[in-house]
Amino acid sequence: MAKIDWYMEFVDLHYKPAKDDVIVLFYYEPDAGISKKEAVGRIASESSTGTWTTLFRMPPRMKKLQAKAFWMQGNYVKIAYPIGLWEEGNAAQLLSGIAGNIFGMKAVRNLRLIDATLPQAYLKHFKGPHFGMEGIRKMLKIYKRPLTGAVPKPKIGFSAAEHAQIGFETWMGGFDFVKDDENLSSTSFNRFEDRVRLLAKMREKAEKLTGEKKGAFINITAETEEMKRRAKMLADYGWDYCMIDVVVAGTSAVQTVQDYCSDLGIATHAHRAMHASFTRNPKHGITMQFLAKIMRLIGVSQIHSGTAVGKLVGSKREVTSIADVLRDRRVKPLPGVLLEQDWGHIKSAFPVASGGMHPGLIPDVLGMYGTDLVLLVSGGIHGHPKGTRAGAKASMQAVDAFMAGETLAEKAKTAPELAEALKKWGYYKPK
Ligand code: CAP
Ligand code: MG
Repeated sequence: MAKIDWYMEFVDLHYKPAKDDVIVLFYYEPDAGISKKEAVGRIASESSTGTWTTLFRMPPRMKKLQAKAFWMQGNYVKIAYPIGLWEEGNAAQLLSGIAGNIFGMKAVRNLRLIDATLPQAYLKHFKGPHFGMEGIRKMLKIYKRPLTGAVPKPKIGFSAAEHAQIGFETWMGGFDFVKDDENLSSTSFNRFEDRVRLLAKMREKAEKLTGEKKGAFINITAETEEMKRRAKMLADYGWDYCMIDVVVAGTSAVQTVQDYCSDLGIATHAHRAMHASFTRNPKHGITMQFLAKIMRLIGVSQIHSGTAVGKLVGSKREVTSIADVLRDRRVKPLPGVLLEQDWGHIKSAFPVASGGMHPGLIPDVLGMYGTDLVLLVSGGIHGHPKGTRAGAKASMQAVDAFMAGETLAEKAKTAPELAEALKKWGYYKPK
């Protein structure tokens, strides 16, 4: 009788990957009655050239395009994909393969894409970030400390004028950026155009009063052509950045808008809302470090990466691996977490720590990340007993203390805003 399936042809434990293969590390659990080899053969097959059964005729090219599971250890497998499978410069197509149908196969109970090594032959078709961390620092003339920002809170509900006024207070307290929240775009009570205009007025005022450069991450998330229109408006009003909710907008839309923003000379702040729907389960889905890799590849200037101590999930190990993927030129492998990656010509991107932050947690976060990051403290400035401006001051004092090697308690003796923040929140870790 003819063989029904050909999955074993996708497993070759003697295979030595070629220099330009894309290598992917997966965690997997076979379904009952399926051996590990059968499971990984199916993963390699369905994510490359496979179908569920043997065929009668195939052009010889097919053989060369087959992925190969070449390394198995415990519940981990590495699969090598020939470069010819992948379209030049099309990140969405890569995801349709290595992060596509395979998550729904009956043969695997759980499957998690942990990381991928992208060879130079793949990277060379992408531009990556337009500025890199260095370029952003040069643009802002802030060379050592973390960049700081805050979202007006509550998240949504302020009019454009109210929003701009809170932004002004945030800037006056010493912060660099005012950020929109992920679900604020252009609503009846706070139109994008009004916010851009009114914030720009306030920005000029704050820049005059402080002598510092002030910016904003204003959310352009919408249909792709509309995002481009909004990005253009931001550039026209002298803003250096736009913000996009990159997961909900989708890889290709982000890539299109990203290229357009690079042409306009503006940077992009990537919010990751919805990522936890596929990054949170440790056995299934896609890791945040891999999402961060795709976003650096397509060129965002910075992306949310967690705090470990704040209100949202994310362990210290996860947070630091995301930071490595975004910042390092050569990422070192970490078993079960990261594969090695040489980024070649692709510039770096800033990680962004946000979510449940307040001054008392700033040393923890800076201790974990170092100072090359964007630090967002939102509820934790507006909830300061003396208001937003004092809250931003308290956070900047906490940053200064960390950079001077002082404890917050010491610093608070000469920093009344910080003292007051510590009285309210102490070192509380929110949930
Ligand atoms: C933070 C935040 C961010 C989250 C996103 C919020 O506000 O604006 O969206 O940080 O999470 O709405 O929760 P608070 P992450 O500072 O008031 O908590 O950065 O982990 O993707
Ligand atoms: Mg938010």
